Amino acid sequence: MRLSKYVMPLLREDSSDAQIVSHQLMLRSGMVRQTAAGIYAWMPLGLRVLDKIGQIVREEQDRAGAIEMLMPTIQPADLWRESGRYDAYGPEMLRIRDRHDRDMLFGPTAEEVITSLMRGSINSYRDLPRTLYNIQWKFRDEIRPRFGVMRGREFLMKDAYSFDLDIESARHSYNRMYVAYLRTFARMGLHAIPTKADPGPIGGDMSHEFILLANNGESDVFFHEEWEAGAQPQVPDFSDNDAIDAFVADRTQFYAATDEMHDPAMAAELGDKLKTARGIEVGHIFYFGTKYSESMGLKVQGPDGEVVTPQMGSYGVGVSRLAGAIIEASHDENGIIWPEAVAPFRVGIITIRASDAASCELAEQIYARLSDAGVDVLYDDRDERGGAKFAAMDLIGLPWQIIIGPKGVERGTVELKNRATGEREDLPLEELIARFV
Ligand code: P5A
Repeated sequence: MRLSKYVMPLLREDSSDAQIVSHQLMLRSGMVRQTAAGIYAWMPLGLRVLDKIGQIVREEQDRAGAIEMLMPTIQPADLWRESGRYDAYGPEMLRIRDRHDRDMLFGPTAEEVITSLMRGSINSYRDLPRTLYNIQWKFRDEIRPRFGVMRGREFLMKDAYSFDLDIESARHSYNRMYVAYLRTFARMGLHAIPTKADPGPIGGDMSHEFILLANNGESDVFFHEEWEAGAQPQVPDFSDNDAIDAFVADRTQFYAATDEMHDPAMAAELGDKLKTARGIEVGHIFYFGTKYSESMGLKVQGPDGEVVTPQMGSYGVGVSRLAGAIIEASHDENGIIWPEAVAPFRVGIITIRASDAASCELAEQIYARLSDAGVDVLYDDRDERGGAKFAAMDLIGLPWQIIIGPKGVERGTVELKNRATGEREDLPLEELIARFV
């Protein structure tokens, strides 16, 4: 992409609307614009990040055996009357009436829709277990939308729903998602800690929030230092339920809780192994038994001809929230530092002096070769001062910068800068290309 032909509306000044650094940087780098309170347009640069995050989530859901589908954003109120949640949900639900005076709503989540769909799609124990997911916009009329895309009203969620014949099988489905989430966040360069969450009326030990440590997080987290290590533990084979269960049992022996579930007496036993921090909830997984299948009449025939009400769970990832959360965890005073896996472009090209014909010629050549090889590259071909281009590149945080100036061109080298470490090296053209292709 040539910056001269792109739409990336950078802001020079911090915005008075944004209280936290990720929101500031998303506005300043032209990733998003607010169109109404808590509702954001994803500008071209932001959309690239959102798509990359969504794709990693998708690949790890698929790997764990979940099946992708797409449910509508607008749902009929009657489904929520069946489950009994229509009145219970309260003012966070955006209620809509259509021209025929039918009550509709913009879905804040999709347990009711998926349960109604499965009513007509699975009939027998042979159709179980199944986990379905979709990546779809949700709406929650949050009383205080804030922190940009981190607490929006309209936001993109990956929501998965599992259906099992019995509790033991439901536990396997739950544990598979637990592992899939650790893998998902690790691939984004993130270290998210699964904390014990309030399991609600079902009880038991099957609800976890995945918390990303960040100074501006909304929750206080208390955890065993074992969680601090950061390295991704070996993850078992998804087809081996015993290995998955053993892995989860091993991880969950280490204490981790947010303030809501924190047990000071239990935590005190950890002594100086207890760590505290602030964090952002990027995922949340639940087991809720037959809450929806029972109330909505989802039944299958069991192996002996008996009628069985399937066990269910649901599993959410805040896809749009992650864009902000990753910036919160990865930035410096000059701007964003994208992990390679979710960067909008992998590399940026800058000429120090736009009036130097030899520099521009070399930049064009590098741009063409990298683009042809399928590398995501952003070429700042604008007629701007070098200083402004450096600042813009640091702000938008691409992992690599190729810097081309008259002195290097004379020597036959270009400079390669690593955004995260600030390290710079001079490389001859072919060596540079080989780094990316
Ligand atoms: C699980 C999937 C659910 O809704 N039903 C389907 C369950 N869980 S949840 O915890 O309420 O939400 C899942 C994740 O969505 C993100 N999220 C938000 N992101 C941005 N703005 C919001 N207002 C918002 N609300 C929830 C969080 O990452 C949460 O973990």
